[in-house]
This record gives sequence, C-alpha cells and structure tokens, in this order.
Amino acid sequence: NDIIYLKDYLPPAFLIQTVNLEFDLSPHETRVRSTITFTRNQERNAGLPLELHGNELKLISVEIDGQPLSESQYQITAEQLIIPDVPDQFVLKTDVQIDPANNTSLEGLYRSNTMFCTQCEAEGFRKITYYPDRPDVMAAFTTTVIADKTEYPVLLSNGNPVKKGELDNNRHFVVWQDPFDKPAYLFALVAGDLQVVKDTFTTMSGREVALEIWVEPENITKCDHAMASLKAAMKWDEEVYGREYDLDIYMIVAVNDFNMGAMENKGLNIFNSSCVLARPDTATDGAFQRIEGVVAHEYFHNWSGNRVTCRDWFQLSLKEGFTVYRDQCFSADMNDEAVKRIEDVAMLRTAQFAEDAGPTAHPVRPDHFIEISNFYTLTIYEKGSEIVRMIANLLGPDLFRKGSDLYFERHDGQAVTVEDFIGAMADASGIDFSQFMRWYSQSGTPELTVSGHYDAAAQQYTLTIKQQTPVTKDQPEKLPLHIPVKVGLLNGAGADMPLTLSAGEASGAQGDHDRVLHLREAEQVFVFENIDEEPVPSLLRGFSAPVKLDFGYTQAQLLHLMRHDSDGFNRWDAGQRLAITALKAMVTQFEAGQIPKLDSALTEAYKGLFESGLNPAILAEMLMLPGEAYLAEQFDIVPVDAIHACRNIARKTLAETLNAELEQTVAANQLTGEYRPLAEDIAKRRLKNICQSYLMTLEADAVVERSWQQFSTADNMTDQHAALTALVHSKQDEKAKAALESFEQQWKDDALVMDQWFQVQASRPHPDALARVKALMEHPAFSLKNPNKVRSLISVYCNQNRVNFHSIDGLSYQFLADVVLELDGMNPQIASRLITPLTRWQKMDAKRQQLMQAELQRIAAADLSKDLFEVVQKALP
Ligand code: HT7
Ligand code: ZN
Repeated sequence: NDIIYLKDYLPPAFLIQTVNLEFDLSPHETRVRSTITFTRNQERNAGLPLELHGNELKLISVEIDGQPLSESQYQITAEQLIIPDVPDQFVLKTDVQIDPANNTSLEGLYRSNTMFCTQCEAEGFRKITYYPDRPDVMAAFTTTVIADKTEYPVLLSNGNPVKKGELDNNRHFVVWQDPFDKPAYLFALVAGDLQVVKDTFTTMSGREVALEIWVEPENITKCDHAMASLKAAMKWDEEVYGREYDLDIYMIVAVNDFNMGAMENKGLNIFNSSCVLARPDTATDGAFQRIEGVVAHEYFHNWSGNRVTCRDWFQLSLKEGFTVYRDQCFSADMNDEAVKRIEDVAMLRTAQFAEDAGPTAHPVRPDHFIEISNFYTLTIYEKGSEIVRMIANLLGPDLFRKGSDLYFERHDGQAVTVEDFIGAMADASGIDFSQFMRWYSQSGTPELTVSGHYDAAAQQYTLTIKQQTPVTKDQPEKLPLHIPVKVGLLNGAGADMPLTLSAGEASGAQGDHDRVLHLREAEQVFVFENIDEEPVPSLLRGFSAPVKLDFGYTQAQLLHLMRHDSDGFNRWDAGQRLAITALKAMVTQFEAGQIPKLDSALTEAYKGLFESGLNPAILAEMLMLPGEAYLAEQFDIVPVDAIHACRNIARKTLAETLNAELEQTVAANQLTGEYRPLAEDIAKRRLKNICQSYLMTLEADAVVERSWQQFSTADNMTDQHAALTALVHSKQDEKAKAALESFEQQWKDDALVMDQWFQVQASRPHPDALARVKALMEHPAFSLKNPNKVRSLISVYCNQNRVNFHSIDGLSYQFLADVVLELDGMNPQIASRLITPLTRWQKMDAKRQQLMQAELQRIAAADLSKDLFEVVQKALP
C-alpha cells in the first residue's frame, strides 16, 4: 500500500485533446471501446512512457495510430497499462470488458436495481477504461451508449445528445457530446427504465436551460421539491456570485445504491435517492432541507469544481470547502440564518472536532494519503468551509465577491491549487494571507483561552487572548494561526457598547458594536477604550473561527448573554455552555454515587426562554440540551453511562418543572392546512415535537396518547416520524411495538421510509438494542450491499446509541468489527467509514480502550482493502 505525497506532484506526461467512448452495455460483459488523442506534455521530459490507470479491466485489444500492439509492446499490472514506446502525438484505441453486475464497490460502472450508473470521483474512472485518471488531465468527451431498448430505454451521459438510433437485436444507441473539457472524475453514464420530471430555467442572459430529474417510475411523485430547490439554487448563484449555468441541459438521476450523497458530474448529476426524493408523507422536514442543500451543493460545483477544478486530490477542499460554504449560505438565505449557523456549528463541534483530535486527524490540505476516498471527511468539507467563511468575513461581502469573480475568471477551464484561490482573494483585497495559509496545512482544533480585565479608573476593558493548538497524531508541532475573533461587549442592560480599540489589530469601524480582532500571536492583548461599566464580552460571535474558546464565564454572565446577546448564535451558545456546566456537575454527582440533581438556574433560564418572545425556530434550538456526543467532547475520559443517565434526568426535570410551558407550546404550535416545507412551518413542527418529546419523558397517559394520535393521524412524515420516535424511545413497549408494526405495514414498499424505520430502532436506548439490530439485519428490507441501509441501521447504532455501543461487555465492538470485515470485501469505502467509532478509543476508560483495541488488532490481522488498511493503521495504538 503505497503512500502518495503532495510534494511528489508532477504534471502529467501526456495531455489529451479528445476522448471518444463507446459503451456496449450488458450486466456482466460490458464492452468499453475508447479512442483517445494524446500529445506529449512539453512540461515533462521527452521519452517518458505512456502510463494509464486501470483496475479490474479485461483488456481485449490495444492499438496506436491504427496498429494493434502485441503483448511485448505493453505491460499490464494490477493498476496500470504501460506502453513504453509512443510517439509525441498519437491516437490510442483500447477495448476492454468489465463486469458491472459484480461491482459492489459502487465506484466505476455498476448496477443499482435494474439500472446502470457510474461514480467516478475520485478514482473510479480507472475501473471503466484505461486512462490518465487524474484531475489535471482535462478533455472533451463524446460518449456513445448502446443497450437493449426494452430494458434500458433511457441512455444518458454528459453534455448534449447529438445523435440517436436503432441497432439490430432490439438495441439502440445515443451519442452524447460534452463541449467542456473535463477531468475523468466528472464523467457519468446512466442507462435504465426511467421516467422524467421536466422543467426549464431561464438564465440571467436569457438562455433557456432544460431541467430534468430522472427516477424509477414509482418515484415520479417525489421530484417536485428537488426541482424547486434546483431552480432556487440556479437563481441564487446568479444573484450572489454572478454565475450562470453553461450547458443547455441539466439532469439529475436518483439511484438507490450510492456511497455518498450525490455527485456533480458535468450536466448529469447522480444522486443518492435519499438526497433527491421527497413527498410530504414520506420525507421529514430534515430530509426536505437536506435535499435543498445537496441539490444546491451539486449545482454550485458546476463553477466551484467543474469549470475550475482541482490540480490533484490534495486540493480537494478547494472545491469542497468552497462549495460547502456556498451551500451553507444558500440554505441560510432560504431558511433561518441563525438556525442554519447553529446546526452547522453543532455538527462541526461534535463530529469535526472529534475527527481533528482523533487518530485520523489531517490538515484541510493533507500532504499524503494511501487512499483518497478516506479523505472525503468533515475536515475537508466542514472545516474547509469554515476557512472560506473566515476569508469571506475578513474581506467583507464586496471584496469577497471581487475575489471569487477574479478566481473564476482567472482560472476558468483550469485545474488549480489552494494557492490560486487564496491568490485571487489576496489580489482582490490586498490582504496578506501568508500566516492564514497555516489553516490549510495544520491539523487540530485551536484552543483560545481568553481573560478580561476591567479598569474602571481608566475606563478600559482589556481582553488577553492566548492560542494553542494541541498536538495531533499526524503533526507534533503547531504554530500560531491568524484567527478572526468577532467580539461585542454587553452592558448591564444587555445592549451592545460602541467599541473603540486602542491596542491590537481589528477590522470593522471604530465605534461599531462588533469588531473582528485579528489574533496572530500565541498571546495578544486587545484594549477597548471609553468603557463606562464592566461589560460581559460576547466572544467569537457567529462562530467566527473553528476553535474552542474558554473564557471562564460565570453563570450570571452566561445568563446575561443568553437573555440579551444581539448575536443569535452566541445567545444559543451561552445556553449550551450553561447546560454543559449543569450536566457536568450532575455527572460528578452520579460518579460519586449521589442522585444527580439539575441546577435550578438552568430550569429558570429555560423557563425564561418561553417568555422571551424568541421566534419558534430559535426557541426550538435553545430548548435542546447538548447531545451526548458533544457532551462526551467535554471530558478527557468519557463517562459514557453517566452522560446518558444525567442527560435523561435533566430532561425529565425540565419536563416536570416546565410542564405548563411545554404543554402550552405544544398546543400553540399545531399546524392546520396543507404541509409546506417552509422555514416558518418547519420551525413550528420542530418546536412542538421537541416540547412533546420532553413531556414524553414523564410517560403520562395523556401525553403518550397524544403521541399515539399524532402517529396515527399525521399527514406528513415529520410528525409521524417524531411520534414514532417518541413512542419507540419511551418505556411504552406495547405502544412502541404496535407503532413499529403499523409503520412497517404502511411503508414496507418504500425503501427510504424503511430507512427511517431502521434508524428509529437502531437509536433506541434500551438494553436489547444490539440484539434488535442483529435481528433487523435479517429483515428483507435490509442489505449489507446498500449503503443507505448500512448507515441507517449499523452507523446509527454505533454513533447515536452511544450507551449501548459502549456497553462494557464489548459485544458491540465485536459486532462492528465483524460487520466491517464482511463489508470490506464488498464495499471498502463504506467499510472504512463505518469503522470510525471503533477508532475513537483514546478518550474511553482503560477497560473499553483495551476492548476496542483488541477489535482493531483483529481487523488489522485480516487481508484488507487499501481504504480500511489506512484507517486501521492510523487507529492502532
Ligand atoms: N464530490 C462528490 C464526492 C463523491 C464521492 C467521493 C468518493 C466516493 C463516492 C463519492 N460520491 C460523491 C460529492 C460532493 O461533494 O458533492
Ligand atoms: Zn461537493
């Protein structure tokens, strides 16, 4: 298993002008004939051999400039076709045979149900034909797809259809031409018996673009939301980034078997059906919002990824971080901005921070890898997006737009690096990003320790900020970063004070109520003048940098921020800090053998929320206690059982104490009228269901009955699912059983709804959970070959049912190891993602550490894929 290093990058030895592909489709014996015009790259030495990637291909023939090659003229290895002696310019023809029906890895060309589809990012094209499968080789593709007309009436590829016709033996063909040069990872092909929903979009320059969503016939009623989202995204990208769509047609295809969420292939996006299909009765509000975000994300890639692509895979965050930032801003504009920020930060702090502290920690631009598929991580995507957000905040909206225009114009049609992106931002703004570049090369989450000092006589308030990034497994040394820390100071009445800085660098105008402090040193002092009373600092507003922040807030200060902060994010965060302190105190009591008691200050603070006139969206967020995974992050050694028990006790206490407020909120937020996936309605449903779930902790008959009624009569999946969860996660075993049976009966033919049925059971915090998960693996709707099923049942159990996964008998660790080993032979990408919770042994107690490590050793002893090997090697002690 070779390690590939960024420092070894060399430009390609050959460039390509045109690629002609002909696919003759058959489940087990697909033929791929390619005709490629190559030219030697003047940037490299003359005389280099032609080296093409190729995996699991059966070579039928190869010829150069019309001359067939004999076996002595080329070498074939498990991963390459090498032709030592080639002219400076030539046409290469190859004919290979592949077996899509036996391709369970879901990369390359494979079957999903009865259709053919492709997934080529990152290095899947080499499973289709011999090719220089690297993103800096870009070419114009013409693709002919041939297949049986009855089984595969629809034949799709990138670009525009330019020719179609009939062949003998009931076969037909379509020729697709993509006028834009692209790397092979953006190639796509789909063939099947599909139906289409069509619409159009008129671009800002007045061109009409055909929009098509292709699905299996039973899903034709589930495409409206994705179509509306696509049109909204196209409009937003014109308005906010000045980016217009370039082809005359934009197609989306939904497939059931897919390793990730979706793929931005040029003109032909392929989507996991879970990220495109939604109907009010089958998809929750969360699914509607995810679809909106993913459809937009893939659309935005047309510029940030496709028109301007990555030079090599180390630059992955160049397209992913930027595109996530773009989709987060889009979703914020379509919904509630503060809520979107809260959701994104909650996920980052829970999961990305854990990744950054764990054995697979890596920089946003890694400098080496064994298997690039392992680097489609929260660090590349979410931390990468936070970096772009920091740049956007440093520049302000006008200069950021100037920078992005410059980036797209300067590099259109090129394969570029992070330096090119930062260079455009620097040239547009005049800002020096040299220290800032460390965000791309340094892994780990920086920790800020802040102290405040008020000098009443001098009317000065001084903030001293220290930064330190803990050592990570991949990097022993850390340097200070350039960190934008947005601050405000609240007076006793809760109002923002005007800020005048006399020491320390900042952006934003003097006298404004917000300033962005530029922290560059390991320790730096910032002095505010004319401060006539001791303020409460609101630090890191809007989560202005992906860091941990410790100020040592008092309870009174947090209550003040929770009530008054003008920054919606920090208001929520103050509540989270308050809750963490209260829950940690309960954990201490629990571990000392006492009965844990929730601090009444938290109950009072929550009570105040109901009277504070907050909108339902924010109120819902503020009522949620930090999750078990985020609480775990607050400890050096995770007291997994205590966290679970104390959080439950806290929920119960809140339900008892705030019973009237919760009841009143449930009653006040019942929606009548037709379901709409609009922010306003989503917020009301969420608030109602959160309050109802608090009340369910008391298991009172009337409340249980209300859940049952909601479950039985809901006309939308959000309410039905919330009620099902409330019942299944309660102690009402009879009702839980009845609800699960009824749900299964109702939805047994809908794969996506059955995923929810698996999830609800996998996350059930009851002691029989592992036995139930094992039993559900035998259910006819479950398949280890389908990633959505694996995620719904096994990932949810191992990541969201922490108290059972970490059961001290170690049986769940053993279970996960068994599943991972079985899966690795079928789908290495999914196996290596699934193992993540087993790699996080560092923060568990000695007994659990030993059990987890033993399972990792057992896995390591087997013959593993590159994917799993890389992760397990890193995770071993
Ligand atoms: N750019 C896409 C990445 C992707 C992917 C990567 C590895 C294996 C399977 C995959 N499917 C899609 C998705 C995106 O970020 O838009
Ligand atoms: Zn992406």
